[in-house]
Amino acid sequence: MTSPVSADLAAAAVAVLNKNWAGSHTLPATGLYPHQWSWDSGFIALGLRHIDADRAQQELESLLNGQWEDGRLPQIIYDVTRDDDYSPGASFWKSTDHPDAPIVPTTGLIQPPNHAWAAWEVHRINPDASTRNGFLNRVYPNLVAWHEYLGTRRDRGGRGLASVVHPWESGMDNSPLWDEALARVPDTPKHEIRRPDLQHADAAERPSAKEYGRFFWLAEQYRDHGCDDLLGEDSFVLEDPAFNALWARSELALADIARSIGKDPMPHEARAQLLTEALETLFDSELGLYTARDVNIGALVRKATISGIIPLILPQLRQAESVLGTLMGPGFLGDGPYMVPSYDLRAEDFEPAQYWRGPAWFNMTWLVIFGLRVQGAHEQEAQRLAANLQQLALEHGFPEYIDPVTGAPHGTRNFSWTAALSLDLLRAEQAPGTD
Ligand code: 2M8
Repeated sequence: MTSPVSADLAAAAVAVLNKNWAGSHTLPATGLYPHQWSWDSGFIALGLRHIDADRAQQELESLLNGQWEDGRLPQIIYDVTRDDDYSPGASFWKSTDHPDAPIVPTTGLIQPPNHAWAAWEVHRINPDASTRNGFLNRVYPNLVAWHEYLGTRRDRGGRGLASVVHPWESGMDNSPLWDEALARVPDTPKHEIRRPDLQHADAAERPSAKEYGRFFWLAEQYRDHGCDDLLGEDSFVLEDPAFNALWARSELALADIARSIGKDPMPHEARAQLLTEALETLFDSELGLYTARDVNIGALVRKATISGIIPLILPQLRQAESVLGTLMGPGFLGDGPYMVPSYDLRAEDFEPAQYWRGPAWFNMTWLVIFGLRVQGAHEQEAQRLAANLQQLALEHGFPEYIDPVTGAPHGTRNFSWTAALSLDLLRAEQAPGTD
């Protein structure tokens, strides 16, 4: 039976996704983020599939329209009519002057690869209709090219893992994982830094002016050498555990997709296994979780963040037991916070309301719930987190993130992936086994 709360949540989540729908894709939030973002669309498609599977397909295919010749899927596809509303905009990147870029203006950077995973889940919600309209056949070649880009252009450490060359590429822009590497980056870009974001979110909850200086400097460096990954000139090159875990999960999904359309799943299974093994080199036994590796100096970053817990989404993770221990310990879930903090609660520089430096994010908590279920562990905790996630999403108007300890909402509201993922958990509870 549907409880009044779940009926309210479903209606409210659908209303947010409809409000943010821009005709062919969904904006993360209409004010703060007025374009299409890459991994947001992956998460959003997981919710949209429960409303309208065709629209979920369109969400992903609209993103694939922004794919470059070299296979990269860009972090942002710009709506040029809103160039003044977000910075850096299309006029910063001038991507359409680049020989490899598509007609639609985009950034040169990328974001975590959750897309093949999302495509497979969109297909699974109504496989007959999806097969009839040829969805998987259409998207498979693009998704293969995207993963090839990661394997050939982004294995900057030469160890089988993809590197990010900008904090924006991790999706966790000002995570403490990036502090040391960013400290070596100048904060004096040529471009004038405008901050339209501060009209929509409290400055205390967004990256600082100094961080923005460095973000722009790195973006300029990448843009000015033609977004060419093979030159090896980037000042910021790190292997991130969550990014690579999502790639491995998506590679498993590509194997499922390949099988379903009569192609060979083996190369994808093999790559997923290699990635899972390579991730072990990011394990830090003292921290009890995975962490980033700074490729430019060849060292692990000794910080316990949510990124290092996300590999739990992989079935054959060797250090799963240790990571589960860390997750259930005092740094993360031990004292019963509402959702999973993005940074160790005991860290001296933990900040409960500061973006990726402590707050709990809905996509991260959704991934942890998924990971607990993959590992067949702590089901009660997974249920507690799922209940809190839905409750807080509804109560606070689908916030971007929350204080993990008090549950206070922060960032923008009516945030699309918060709506999509709370709807997804609700539907999974209502029809277990059919999600
Ligand atoms: C945030 O990142 C953008 C840059 O990509 C920003 O701060 O302006 C991050 O939370 C990122 O993970 C997310 O994809 C994006 C849009 O929601 O916002």
